[in-house]
Amino acid sequence: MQMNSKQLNAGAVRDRRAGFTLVEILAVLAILSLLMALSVVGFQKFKERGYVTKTHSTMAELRMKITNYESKFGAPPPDTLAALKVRADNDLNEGAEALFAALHLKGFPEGDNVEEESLGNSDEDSTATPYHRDAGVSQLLEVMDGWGNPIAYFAPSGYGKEQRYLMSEPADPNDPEQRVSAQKSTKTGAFANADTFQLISAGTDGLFGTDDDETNF
Ligand SMILES: [Ca+2]
Ligand SMILES: [Ca+2]
Ligand SMILES: [Ca+2]
Repeated sequence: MQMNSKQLNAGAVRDRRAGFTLVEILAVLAILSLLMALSVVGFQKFKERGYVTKTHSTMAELRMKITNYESKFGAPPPDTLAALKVRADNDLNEGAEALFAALHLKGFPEGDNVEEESLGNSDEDSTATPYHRDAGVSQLLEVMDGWGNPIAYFAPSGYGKEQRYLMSEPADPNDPEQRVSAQKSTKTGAFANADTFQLISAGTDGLFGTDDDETNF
């Protein structure tokens, strides 16, 4: 059957409509995938901001508790377990473990406990020394940053001495151990917080000694 020119034109219009619809669908799909990509990036940034905020609030809590410890004992907590007479089987996370132990000592009953949600034990160790004011706690815990990695702690007596940490969320899963030392001021070359203490979080990248580290100085 032969189509007249009117029928041909109607067919062409239908084809063009079908074509436009396909282009429109592709455009909508492209916009949707762009929006999804942007929202994933936005969500990631939002999450990262949350981790930074959590780290700041945990450090503020530690600063307050360390100040209370200092007002009782005359100095900030030591950064070795030996100085607290707490026996340990390894030296991983020792600064962080010494800080936790000091803040929860039997001999410091007026101190209050660090928020439980910030605690972890990346090297899963414990001690036979009954150090904790709450009976039954034998784990050598660490206070964690917002990313779930131990916050390194240095007392002035330990500045210059390297510490080793086992990261729960390492940058390289094949290399979860990180080394860190107390930091010096780039301006003066002297240790930062020379008379008080240093708290150092490895930050977003899970590596100590990079620009994204969060510190109390
Ligand atoms: Ca340990
Ligand atoms: Ca531990
Ligand atoms: Ca870092």
